[in-house]
Amino acid sequence: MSIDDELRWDGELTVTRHDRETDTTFVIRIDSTRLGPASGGTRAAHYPSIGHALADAGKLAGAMTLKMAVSDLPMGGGKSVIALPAPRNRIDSATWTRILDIHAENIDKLEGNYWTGPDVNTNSSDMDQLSRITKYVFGRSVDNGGAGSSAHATALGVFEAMKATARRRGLGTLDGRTVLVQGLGAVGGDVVRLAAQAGARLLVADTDPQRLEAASLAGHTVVPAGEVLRTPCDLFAPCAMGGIIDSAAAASIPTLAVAGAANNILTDAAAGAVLRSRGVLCAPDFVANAGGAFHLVGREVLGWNEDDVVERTLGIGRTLDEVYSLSEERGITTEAAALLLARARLSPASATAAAT
Ligand code: HCI
Repeated sequence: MSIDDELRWDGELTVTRHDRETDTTFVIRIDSTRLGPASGGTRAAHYPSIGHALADAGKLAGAMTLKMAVSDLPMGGGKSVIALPAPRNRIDSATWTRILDIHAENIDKLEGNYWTGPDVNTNSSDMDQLSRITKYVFGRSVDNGGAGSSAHATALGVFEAMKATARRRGLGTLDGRTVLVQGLGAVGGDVVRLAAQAGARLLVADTDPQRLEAASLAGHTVVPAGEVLRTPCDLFAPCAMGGIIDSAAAASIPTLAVAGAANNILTDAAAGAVLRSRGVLCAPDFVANAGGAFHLVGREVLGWNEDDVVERTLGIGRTLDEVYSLSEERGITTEAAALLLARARLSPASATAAAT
């Protein structure tokens, strides 16, 4: 993860800034503006190095480009990473406000080529704070004129993806199936509720004891965080951080299907190939988790109402069916099939062909 390596990146732009007072490093990466202004959330975390922060921003920005393209939204892909001097829960509120203000200044200098939104460790009230300095912000609170949290739309889309994936894998409906959800945040918690309503037996994992207690009281079975990749289930739904299935995990994970909300679930293409060789059907994350983008871009750019957001989000199941059919026809991984669909929309040649 050297900075030299991470800067050999074929996206459109990398912007960085360091604030000595808070010892915080800011990164904005624009992967592509081919289909519209780059957009993607702001993630705040304590990274081992600036190289790691650049790498994370680049991978996440690339995923946003693919998500927008495959979802037919008129936006490009970008992402911001705020590399904090300590974990988010150890940053006091005055420091956090200063950090957000500097981030907002950076975004504003890009003059609308990049629009941000909430991501890991940022929420609607943080978007409100950014919007005091820059207008290029999605997901402000409803009281402040924004579309509010996108968590429910994301969860609804992930639930559609889980159902479509279970069906295609020959599991039928989720009724009576064992579903393991990793991460009980705003999205994962909602996914658990939806899957339980559909009759699934829920196994849940998180690092927060309070969330686990609530899930346990709701009748779900707690799995220790370290056991997630060794716990048998019909469908595994990663709804926490990305990068959790590498080739070794793919070779042994005791599940039949994977569909979750996390971005970049697979560490690389090889992990997808290993899953495929074992008959584990994996929903490409940039297809499955697009509900949040439908909510934010739909409500704030395209003038959609809540029903429009729901209708488009329910379409995620149909998009996945297309991905799965293409993967079967071509004998390629589901990730490669989804990339083909996204790239067809991104390539200037296909755009010209469609226009003539
Ligand atoms: C995501 O899908 O990762 C977050 C959704 C989003 C969409 C557009 C701008 C910011 C965040």
